[in-house]
Amino acid sequence: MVVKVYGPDYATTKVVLVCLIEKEVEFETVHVDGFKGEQKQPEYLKLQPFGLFPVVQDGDYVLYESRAILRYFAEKYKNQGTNLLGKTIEDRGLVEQWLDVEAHNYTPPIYNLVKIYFASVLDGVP
Ligand SMILES: N[C@@H](CCC(=O)N[C@@H](CS)C(=O)NCC(=O)O)C(=O)O
Repeated sequence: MVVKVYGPDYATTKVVLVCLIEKEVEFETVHVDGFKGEQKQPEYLKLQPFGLFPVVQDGDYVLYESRAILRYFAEKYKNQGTNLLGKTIEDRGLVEQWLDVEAHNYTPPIYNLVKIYFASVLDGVP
């Protein structure tokens, strides 16, 4: 069954798409319009109770949180496509280290900047 990826074609959804391409996993996207607030609608909240994207559906299995999704597909398709986890426990330690750096040191400040930018664009302020 083809994996479904819920989200817009920007932001964190892209990270999941890159992972699926690298792992050579067939997928289809289900567009969720963040600007219309579709991620806060009751149907979507059944998939992702925090109203955020991305979400993936792999058969009956539903998963959200982008890094959890990356780990899931990297493990599930360990022997298919690009090796994303390394060959040794030391490699894996470095993968986990950089996933944490990205989660805690990179994304929070970047996300704040993006929110400020979009708020000013939506308010019509250049
Ligand atoms: N920790 C979550 C963060 C998800 C997240 O913040 N997604 C943003 C886009 S990058 C979102 O859904 N924004 C819409 C909103 O805040 O309503 C993950 O990595 O999946």
